[in-house]
Amino acid sequence: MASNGEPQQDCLFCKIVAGEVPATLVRETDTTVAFRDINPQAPTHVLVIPKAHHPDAASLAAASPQLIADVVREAGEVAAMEKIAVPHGGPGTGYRVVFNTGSGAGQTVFHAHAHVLGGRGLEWPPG
Ligand code: D5M
Repeated sequence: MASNGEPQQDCLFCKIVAGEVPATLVRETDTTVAFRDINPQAPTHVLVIPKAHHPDAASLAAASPQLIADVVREAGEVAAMEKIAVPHGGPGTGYRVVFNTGSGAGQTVFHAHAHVLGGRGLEWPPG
């Protein structure tokens, strides 16, 4: 279901967008922010979020195909900056983009975010 993008008062990532909670910013565009995950699961672990509030990736896509495209493009830009966007390299040279969706799948912050993970070998299937 599409969401309206309005900031939510009790949303941690809306507070990061507003500068009310500190974060280690990696990139920023008019529509997105990328910052390092506070609990990194890989040498590169960056979150890319839309500045507008949407609770998960599917509702973001329903509300704005352009905005989810911005998020995915920025995930690629982060990977390139971190030198993990190698198409045919060995372990640790590629990256994974993950949208945990629903608490049962590990989503803890209900403001859409792409995890960009890399810098080490990544198992498949994921845990
Ligand atoms: O991912 C939510 C992610 O958000 C999780 O990996 C921790 C991260 N997190 C939580 N608080 C912060 C702050 N303040 N800065 C940076 N990163 C943070 P999920 O997929 O919802 O589990």
